[in-house]
Amino acid sequence: MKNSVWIWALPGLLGLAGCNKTNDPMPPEHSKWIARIVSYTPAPGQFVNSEMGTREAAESLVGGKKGCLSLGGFGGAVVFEFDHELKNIEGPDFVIFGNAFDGSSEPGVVEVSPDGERWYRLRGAADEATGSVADYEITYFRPKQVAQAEEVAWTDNRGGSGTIEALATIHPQSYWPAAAQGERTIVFRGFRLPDPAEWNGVKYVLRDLGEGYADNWSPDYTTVVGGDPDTRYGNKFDIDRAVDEAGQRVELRTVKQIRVYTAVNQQVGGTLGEVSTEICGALSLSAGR
Ligand SMILES: [Ca+2]
Ligand SMILES: [Ca+2]
Repeated sequence: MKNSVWIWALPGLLGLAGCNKTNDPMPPEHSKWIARIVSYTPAPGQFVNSEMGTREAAESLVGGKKGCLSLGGFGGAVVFEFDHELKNIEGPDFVIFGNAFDGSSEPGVVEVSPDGERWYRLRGAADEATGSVADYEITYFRPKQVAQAEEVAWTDNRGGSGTIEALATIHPQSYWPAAAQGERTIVFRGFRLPDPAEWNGVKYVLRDLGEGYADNWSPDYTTVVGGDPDTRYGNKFDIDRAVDEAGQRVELRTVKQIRVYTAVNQQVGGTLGEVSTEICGALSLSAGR
């Protein structure tokens, strides 16, 4: 008897739910936080394969400010999206959180895509500064062993070479990304920014490079947008600053995916190691619009 009552009730409930949906004039509720990590492709680095450098760490960026992800040396990247397409609204359109503080900026370049295929860089304040290179390419070479920390050699397309140093006493794990275990080399291309680290006579200071980059202690880092306190301690980005490879402005009304990559290639002395961008979540400013 219970069964027959249930069978009778079910279509009625479904009908009611369907009716509500059709008549509901409100748009669906969207989350302002990251909804999905599309890819995580770190470059070698001291945090890679450790707490801040795994696929699990990447997943911690979903749904709020719950953890941080290290992208490793130059070129290491993460791509993510929201449960809605970001609208290009008046002023800033999204916020990317980092772990920057005064004297500790590790700038990452931000790119946006309207479809997950075409990508456009968002211009930043140091793009034309001395030391910026628009078409930088780096090749990392897998070290002899990848069981534990060992320096990783690199060369670039400007005749440069160097290493990601092994800081084995504090970061003993291998710095070669686990997902590239079978690869002899890893190549990244992108926009290189000037070296942020400078010795001030007492210690290294990782200066900020001005607005327009992630994990960067520029004036926008501590501002609050739209009265939402969650927007503090993150860099603010405006889709209006999108440019193509030739540096020409591109007009985008919506954005489907966002990519952030480490845009500096600098090895700092002491226990600082390589400069590597961290991101600790992101927030859409058009979730409720
Ligand atoms: Ca905008
Ligand atoms: Ca950082």
